[in-house]
Amino acid sequence: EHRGAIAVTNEPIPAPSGLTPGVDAPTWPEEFAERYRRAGHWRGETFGRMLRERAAAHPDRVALVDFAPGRRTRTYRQLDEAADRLAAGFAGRGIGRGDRVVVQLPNTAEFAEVVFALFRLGALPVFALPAHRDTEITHFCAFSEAVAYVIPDVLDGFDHRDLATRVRRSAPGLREVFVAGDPGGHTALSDVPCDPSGTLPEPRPHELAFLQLSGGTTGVSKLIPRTHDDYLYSLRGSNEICGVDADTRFLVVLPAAHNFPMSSPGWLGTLYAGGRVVMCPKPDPTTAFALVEQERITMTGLVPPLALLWTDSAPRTERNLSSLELVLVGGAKYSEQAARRLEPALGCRLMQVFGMAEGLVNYTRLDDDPETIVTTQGLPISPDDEIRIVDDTDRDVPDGEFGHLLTRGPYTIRGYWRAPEHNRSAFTEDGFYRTGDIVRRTASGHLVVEGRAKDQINRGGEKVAPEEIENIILAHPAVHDVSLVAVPDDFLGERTLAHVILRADAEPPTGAQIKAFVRARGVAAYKVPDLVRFVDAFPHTGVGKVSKKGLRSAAASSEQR
Ligand code: OOB
Repeated sequence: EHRGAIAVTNEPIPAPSGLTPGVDAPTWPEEFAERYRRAGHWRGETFGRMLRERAAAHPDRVALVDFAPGRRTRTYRQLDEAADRLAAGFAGRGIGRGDRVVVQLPNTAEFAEVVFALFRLGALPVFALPAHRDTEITHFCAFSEAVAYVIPDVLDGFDHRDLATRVRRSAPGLREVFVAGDPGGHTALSDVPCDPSGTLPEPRPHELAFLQLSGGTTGVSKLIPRTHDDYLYSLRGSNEICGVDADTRFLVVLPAAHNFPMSSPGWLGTLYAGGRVVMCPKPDPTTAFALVEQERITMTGLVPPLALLWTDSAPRTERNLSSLELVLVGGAKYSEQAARRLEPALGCRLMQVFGMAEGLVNYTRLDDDPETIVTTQGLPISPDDEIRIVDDTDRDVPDGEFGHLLTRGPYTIRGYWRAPEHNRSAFTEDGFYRTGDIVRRTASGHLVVEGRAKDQINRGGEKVAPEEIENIILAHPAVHDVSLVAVPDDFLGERTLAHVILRADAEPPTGAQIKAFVRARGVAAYKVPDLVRFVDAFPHTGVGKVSKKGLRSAAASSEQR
């Protein structure tokens, strides 16, 4: 039955560090796991076997199309075989069960091949975004104790091979760098595949499949441990809600590593259903509309600023967008006015999605009335998603009032990976995740996102942890103190503003120099402050902490550049 590198084994397998939930992160108590299995949510599937089964059922159907740069296709059989050969090659280089591998690839077929190869081995991809730079990648590699790092050669003018060389100096455990393209001094990904020989133990459904990144509220992103069982359930649930089936052609517009385009319902959901994934190299309307026409795309997912661009461009395009059936919009608050314009402009249905890499995903439903679709952020996927809306002392607020959203359920983690301290504050004692979002529930049970209590800036879906950027700016020799806050923005929803107090004795830098300083430290471009303002003091709260609210309202009532 089983061909190639994978075989079922009944031998007891010792659990390498990081692989078994509960070893490096808290997991679901057995009574909950039992309940989720009994309810049919957790079905004992794994990603490796899922692809194997799809390839057996419809080997010659196209699974994936990319443009790197010419149009390339992969059938289900080809994707399955590529994953096997790559898994065998990785295994030959000593990568195995439980090993972490930081994957930073653009929207290409290699992304899917590498990820499925790692799934087959039971190695854990750590999903970096293409925008991440030295600071983030060094942290992911060092903190996850990654043994390998997978990159493109040059992307948008940035040489990832040089980045990898620098990262290797600070992450000594990193044994291998694999490059999709010209390897420079590293190893070419194309040299890795080899004939699958022998058998490898198959990962177990309850074990970790990968580590996803959190948006972050503290200095650095936390790693989110997701299992085969829990993630596959969220795919199945998402597919059902969104109507994903074998005829779906899903365009991956956002970075494929992000949880939204990966699983809501995303490219993994589409492969689960036997549909076709089309990897979009760039998210702009010109590129994307051409692919919608050419590939007869039926579904995609966008963050609100992109949805705005698409809505504005659609009436003027000469491209035929009539194949589009459904556009999901989420990642940040989508304004009601913008939401009202999408369906008429694009000639398709709108679904709002309010999700998080930690788990819980809410969708408006296709049969919701139009007002609900434009004014709410939807209902949870699962009847077993538990939702609590509480005040500052964790007491439930009366129905319809807003409060902090807490959640627990069959695909929401019980703790971050190797972060016991942080977990004590990010989760309640009985295992509810504190989302940091302020929501209210309508009479129909739909959630409306009213705001945010966590210290995070949501820049059009891209999350910025103020503390991370403040720490960098504080290292500037002329800076005495700094506070990064969100200011409202018509396009992005929020932009970042750094309030900087300079040292009295220093040569004063310009705002542009502060931005250049942050950029030179090597962080994702979306984290570089949009605006810098020099101030003499910060407004303070009663207890002497910097009042971010004071800074935000001061910012709203005056001009900045
Ligand atoms: C998605 O995941 P993350 O992990 O990048 O960010 C989660 C946070 C939420 O806690 C919330 O603060 C915000 O992003 N958010 C929204 C939203 N969707 C996400 N805020 C307001 N309205 C929405 N519709 O962003 C994510 C993961 C899976 C699916 C969709 C989005």
